[in-house]
Amino acid sequence: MSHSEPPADADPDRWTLTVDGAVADPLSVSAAALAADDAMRSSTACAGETATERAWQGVRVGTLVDRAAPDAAAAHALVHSVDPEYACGFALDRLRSALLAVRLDGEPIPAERGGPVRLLVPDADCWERVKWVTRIDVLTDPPGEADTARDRVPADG
Ligand SMILES: Nc1nc2c(c(=O)[nH]1)N[C@H]1C(S)=C(S)[C@@H](COP(=O)(O)O)O[C@H]1N2
Ligand SMILES: [Mo]
Repeated sequence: MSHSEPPADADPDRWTLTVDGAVADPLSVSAAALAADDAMRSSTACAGETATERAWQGVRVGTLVDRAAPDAAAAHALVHSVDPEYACGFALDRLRSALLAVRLDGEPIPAERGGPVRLLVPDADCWERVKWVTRIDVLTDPPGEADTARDRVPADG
């Protein structure tokens, strides 16, 4: 469950990533324009699967969020996917160290693996590695459980 089908159009030239919410300067960038100068090794295994670490490259969320000038009170964020049923909430400090990946093992990320933009989070639970990221909504208050994917993912992930 909660292993969604990839979107029909995952072309990075037509994919927009937005940072808005509790920020002074909301921004939208093309996935094709995202830098790939940071890296993280991570598995995307679900609970019970064998974890295989792969090399992901992209931009740190903190780098992008800082460009949007978050409000002083900003402390949380909801990461949205093109998959409308899917969003995941994070403490902003933790999300800052996550990677918005645009490359997997040196190649564009295949759509079934979450391309063109996927979130990789250190020490993540499986559902936190959001595929097909479209929007980071910066928040002052924690998102409600109903706003996150967590309660839609069964115990076995
Ligand atoms: N947008 C979106 N991201 C998602 C999911 C989803 O259903 N939709 N499933 C999550 C879960 S539960 C898992 S285990 C991983 C699976 O990633 P993989 O197919 O690359 O192994 O994606 C996560 N990211
Ligand atoms: Mo999962």
